[in-house]
Amino acid sequence: SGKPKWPRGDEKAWKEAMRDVDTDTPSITRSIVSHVQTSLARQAYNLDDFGAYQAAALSVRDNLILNWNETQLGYTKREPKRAYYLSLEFLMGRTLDNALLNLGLKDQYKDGVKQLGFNMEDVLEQERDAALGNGGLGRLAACYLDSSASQELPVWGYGLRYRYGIFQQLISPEGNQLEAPDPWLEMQNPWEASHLPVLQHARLDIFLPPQLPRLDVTYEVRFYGNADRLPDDSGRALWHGGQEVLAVAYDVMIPGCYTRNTNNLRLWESKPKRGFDLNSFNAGDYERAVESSNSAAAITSVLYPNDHTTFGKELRLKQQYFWTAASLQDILRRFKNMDKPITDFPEYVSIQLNDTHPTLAIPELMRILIDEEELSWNTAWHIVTNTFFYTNHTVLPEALEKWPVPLMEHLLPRHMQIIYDINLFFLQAVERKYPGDRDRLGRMSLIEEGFPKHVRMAYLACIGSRKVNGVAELHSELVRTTILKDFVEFEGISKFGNVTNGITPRRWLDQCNPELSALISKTLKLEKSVWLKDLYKLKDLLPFAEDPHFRKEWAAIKQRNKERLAQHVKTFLGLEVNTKAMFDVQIKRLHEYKRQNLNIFGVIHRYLAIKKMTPEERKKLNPRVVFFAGKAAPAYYIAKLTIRLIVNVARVINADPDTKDYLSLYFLPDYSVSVAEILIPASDISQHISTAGTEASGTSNMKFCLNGGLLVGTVDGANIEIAEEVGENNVFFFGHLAPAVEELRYQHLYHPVPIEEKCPALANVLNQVSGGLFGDGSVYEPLLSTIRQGDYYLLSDDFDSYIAALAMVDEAYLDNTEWVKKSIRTTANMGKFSSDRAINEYAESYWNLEAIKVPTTSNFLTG
Ligand code: T68
Repeated sequence: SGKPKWPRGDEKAWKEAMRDVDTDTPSITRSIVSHVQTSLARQAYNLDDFGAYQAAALSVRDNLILNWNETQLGYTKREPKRAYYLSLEFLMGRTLDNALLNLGLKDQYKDGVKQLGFNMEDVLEQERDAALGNGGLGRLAACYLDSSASQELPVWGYGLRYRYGIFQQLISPEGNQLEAPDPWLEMQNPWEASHLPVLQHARLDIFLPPQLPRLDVTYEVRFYGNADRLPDDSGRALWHGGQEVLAVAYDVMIPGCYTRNTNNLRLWESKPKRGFDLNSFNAGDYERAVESSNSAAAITSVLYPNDHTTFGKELRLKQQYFWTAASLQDILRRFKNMDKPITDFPEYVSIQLNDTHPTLAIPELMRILIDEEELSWNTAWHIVTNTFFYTNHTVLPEALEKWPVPLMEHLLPRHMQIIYDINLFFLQAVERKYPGDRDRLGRMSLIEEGFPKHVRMAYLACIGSRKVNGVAELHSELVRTTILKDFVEFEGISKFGNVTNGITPRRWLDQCNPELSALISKTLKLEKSVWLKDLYKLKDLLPFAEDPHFRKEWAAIKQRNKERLAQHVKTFLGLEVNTKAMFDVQIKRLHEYKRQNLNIFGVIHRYLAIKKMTPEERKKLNPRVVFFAGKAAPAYYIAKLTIRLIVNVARVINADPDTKDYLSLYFLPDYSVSVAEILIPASDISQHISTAGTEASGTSNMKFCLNGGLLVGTVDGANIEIAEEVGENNVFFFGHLAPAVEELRYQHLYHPVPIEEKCPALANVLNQVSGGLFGDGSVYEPLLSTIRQGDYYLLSDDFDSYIAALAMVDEAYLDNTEWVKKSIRTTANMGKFSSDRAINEYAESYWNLEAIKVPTTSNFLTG
């Protein structure tokens, strides 16, 4: 009788055998070699760079697993409040270098692999990006995980383990974007680990770096079927029938920087609840036999590559429900292990909704609390509305998610009932406050009338959450005054806040720009472990802007980063880049609102101007190299046409002997986190030129400025706050302001002025494109007519001031001393934009979450 003895066997034997991983170079070398010999079954004579990478990654993973276990044990024991970040996208990029930095083991591993005959940079290059995201929203989630762990906050991420991440972008000889699948799991990935013996489930992807398949953590998720309300007045219903699929957990370890805390990112993979259907199989109907198991596995097969559009596709809705249902079951199980009353749920759990994609978590938690926990509607609603927090990332109307009611009724019949009930009670309350205001009821209803009707997910997220926030001051204000205006009036302004985005300085300064990081540490006389976790310390660089020796070092690093980028272009495109020129960069998803068109038309304008100059005039010019990179959604025709135009303009102007020394242009294919890490440190100037009021925040603007690049941009998103921090004299602003946009659009519609009159310079550029200067002009007609007719994104209104801003950039660049001072001052004033600051704002003002430090040394037998 009594409790089973633990540990089993000889406690002393356990204790002696259990040690932290040793982190001196000889131990590291031993650990790498041991993974070569056993995990990889290879030897010294047949080990290539990729093998060395895998062995090093496995060895690092051993470290992470111990820290991760220690952290989870520590959290469980302390029973703290926890927060969960639900995001359909995590754009993690590579892992090994980040893990080494955060563990403080970069030098040891560098020495270790060197002794074995490998170069760390080449080894790091072997890793494939984990690209489970589209753009800013997914990368923000990745930065927030890094900061949560670094700030020792008990935060877990929940997402999907797509078998295919964002597509690989190829560019055809004509300049068309082609898409190829991104089978990121096909190479063995050491960042995934298992407690189960490898052979037990012989899969190739078992080695994904710090991912652990947790075949022991699975949940069932139901789709379709029927929801029958119970005949009593409990409000409960029975949801039955339909399709049941399994969610299997894969855990990705998220190490904090210079702390033992290692958090978790749990990604769900779908799989059939049962294997294939044996009856059909025996009857010889093989297709039927595998049909339902295929459809289960399909749920997590691919990331949807659309940003900023809603698609209404059943599989996407299935992804959203599968992921929220599995995550909530997991969260509830963890909560229940603490034996607290269910009404305490919000005291122990906060859930951040990264955009509306996880909004089904709101009716799903209602369903669980009412149908399974048997709580009353009001008790359940009280719990729900104190648990969730909703972050909005866009005010573009076409990006606001809406799901057709018939689709929801079919796929999630019980949830549709609950949404109708939420709507009924909500509209009753609105009616009480504004009796007889039918317009208002129509505007605020969760259901948009029409054929079919649609569910407005942003409204559901809003009324089901404790707080709603935008991602930069201007954006949050637009959320309050446009898309959620009625809700602010009804619920009060205090529910609607702002958390300006941030970026992790670990990846976006130390890792991508090691020389600059070293110079900063040397100059501030601080270990990087200090200033990387307190980015406001950069302020102390300000006086050094006056020091000519420091400026020289600063400029030399920028120059070497430009040469590194040039080398990359040479290797991958076979092209020579003029590294003496100013590097001008625009890298982001292709979208009309981001106005890559404005940039390429500006390039053409400059080209035409240089063509007209005499050789003497040209010699006085500031040579410029323009870089573009970014993917277009595969079905976004105008965005793809923009890529085609950029590529063909590049082809013409890079070959023009009159101009090529003064202006050249590159489109780098297959933009990714890793490509950004090369481009950003090399930029002198970067472009963030969205129509005012359309870019919620932007985060690459922060990355460029942190690396001493200056910014040319509109008065939009986080550009505004960057200018507030670094000083308006250090940024190049242009264009109309957000409040003018509505009126300008009205003018376009009702009092159109031909573009020839309104903006002759732009009209000339468009005519040159039509006229065939860059190949068959008719190809570009659909793109050109978006500007000639309607011009929704106001290129013709902003073009002249854009060109003027670029001229000011040229002039400023010619004064090298002053430019370098601006560059230093910019970096020095970027402290606010650390994602540590941002995540602490969420933790303090929203989640009421406290840090839990995991002790540096501990022992799970005694601890
Ligand atoms: C971006 N949004 C904002 N969305 O555009 C950007 N959308 O201003 C902001 O800085 C960033 O979020 C972080 O807050 C996106 O990236 C998407 O990628 C997306 C994906 C699917 C559906 C809708």
